[in-house]
Amino acid sequence: MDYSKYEYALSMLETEVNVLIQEFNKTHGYMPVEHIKTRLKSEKSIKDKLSRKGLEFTQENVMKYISDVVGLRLVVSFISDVYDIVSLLSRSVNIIIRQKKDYILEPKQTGYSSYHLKVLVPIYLDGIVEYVPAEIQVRTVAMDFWASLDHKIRYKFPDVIPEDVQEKMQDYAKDIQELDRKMYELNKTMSNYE
Ligand code: 0O2
Repeated sequence: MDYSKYEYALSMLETEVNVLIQEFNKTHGYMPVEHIKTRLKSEKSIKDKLSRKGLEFTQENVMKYISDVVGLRLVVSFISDVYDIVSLLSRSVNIIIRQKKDYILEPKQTGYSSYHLKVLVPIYLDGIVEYVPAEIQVRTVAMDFWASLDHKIRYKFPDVIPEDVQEKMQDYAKDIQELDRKMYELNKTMSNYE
């Protein structure tokens, strides 16, 4: 598979996001982002996703139906930072937002919680603009911790996840929600002391 457009789009997206965050930091004197992770979806993972959708692996189908070949994840400290970052990204003229999914307000049945933005990144090739799809995920450190264990579980049990493991993960997702709320409250209280 030819990744060149996706590589270009990822580098444009990464640069834009970094600039936006630096500007946010300058304006607010506060850095909400703990870390940023980027990835290009592997060919195997693209093929699996297309086959789950009943589609053949062609360059056209990838462009049309796989919106997360380019992925960027922003891990932030507090739940309020998630929404600050989403509104920061929404104001960018270099990122076109197609869809927003708030899995924090409405977590997935698994317990998965995160804010997703499906976007288009303009790239310029020989004076022609092309729009490459990308997915941005914004989540707190606690949500990221949960999702990374969940990812390992899914890898270990590709067919069926044992019920007790599923139940535990659903419970821990609630614990994490509660912890995120407490940390947010504590941080607010701390700012009263400054
Ligand atoms: P990977 O390995 O992260 O690339 P679509 O992308 O629109 O075709 P869908 O289901 O509408 O499909 O997208 P969704 O659920 O908004 O986002 C899919 C991505 O969110 C996944 O990508 C994961 O990164 C993440 N995700 C969604 N649900 C879960 C979950 O229960 N646990 C974990 N750990 N991550 C989740 P991929 O392609 O599945 O995988």
